[in-house]
Amino acid sequence: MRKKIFSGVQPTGNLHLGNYLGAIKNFVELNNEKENECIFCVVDLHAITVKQDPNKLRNNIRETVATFIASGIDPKKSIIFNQSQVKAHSEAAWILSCVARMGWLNRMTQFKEKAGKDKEKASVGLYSYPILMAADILLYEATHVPVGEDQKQHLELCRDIAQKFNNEFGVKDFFILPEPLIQKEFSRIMSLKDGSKKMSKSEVSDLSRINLTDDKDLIINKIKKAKTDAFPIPSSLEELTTRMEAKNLLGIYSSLKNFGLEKTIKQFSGRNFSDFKKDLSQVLVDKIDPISKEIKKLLKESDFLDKILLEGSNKANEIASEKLKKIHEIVGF
Ligand code: AQP
Repeated sequence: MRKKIFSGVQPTGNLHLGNYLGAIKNFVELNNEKENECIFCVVDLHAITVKQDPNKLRNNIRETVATFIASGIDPKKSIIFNQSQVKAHSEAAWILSCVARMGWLNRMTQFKEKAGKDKEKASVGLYSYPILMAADILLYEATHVPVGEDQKQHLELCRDIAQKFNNEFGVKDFFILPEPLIQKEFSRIMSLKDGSKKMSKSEVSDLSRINLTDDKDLIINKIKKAKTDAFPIPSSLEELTTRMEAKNLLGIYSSLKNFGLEKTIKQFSGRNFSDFKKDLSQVLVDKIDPISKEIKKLLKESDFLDKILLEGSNKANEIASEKLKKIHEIVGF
């Protein structure tokens, strides 16, 4: 089946292994399937829901594009652009915010996690973030959205908003209800320091994540320091239930090798983590080091990256402004 793919990544720096295994790896596979139409967006409007340094943001936008390309996305096959350059996103988000209900947004767990204890001080943008995400997806009539598991709830909200708009205005099937594409296993990669927290760009400790720009020595060092426990690798999945850090490392290995977790357990059962970590480092270095080198090379070619963004935003603009025109007609503008 021909799929229309849309997904986004925030240019908030330090793209990491979680972003790669949870989302970008999937983007590359979808980009390589000939029949798919793919749009990958650097979601800079989402990034400013928390404070950003303008100069760093500009660099991070380019770095995100460089990461897409270094990971294997072909800009000739897929549209790559940054969200702020296509005005329809902000306008559609406003219109959809008049359709979405407060009760729906109040249930979003990501807002609760990101706003923390002091949610009165969080930006309004952080709260309404999922509505902008719905606008991103619906403007392009995406049928499938590859995301990490943490974005599943936002995608369900996008479907609710689309359905309510279609029903309220009597325009059956105007907005297509997108399907999430979430990896079956290890859709959430956890911090190397705390197996109960997801690996994240904004985590203060750099030792908590493998960045896609890390070099060989850094990767080996971070895996050496990754938290585990005193027990050897078990012989069954059940024995990992309460060993979150151990499970995460075995999961990362499995995901990079495209194995199921059971196969990895079988391979390493009875061995110590210090031993397993050597194999894990090797697999990580084989995968990440070439990407890291390519990102650094591409970052020296800022004109090339800017050209990709410009061409991408021109193409995206054509699609999105056409859909927005129809939205205007439907709502009565
Ligand atoms: N730890 C993770 N495991 C699996 N997938 C993940 N993703 C993010 N972290 C993990 C997926 O990566 C895509 C891009 O994410 P994003 O940058 O747009 O936003 P995020 O989910 O907020 O990522 P971070 O790293 O946690 O960023 P900060 O710290 O800036 O908030 C998404 O598909 C996401 O699911």
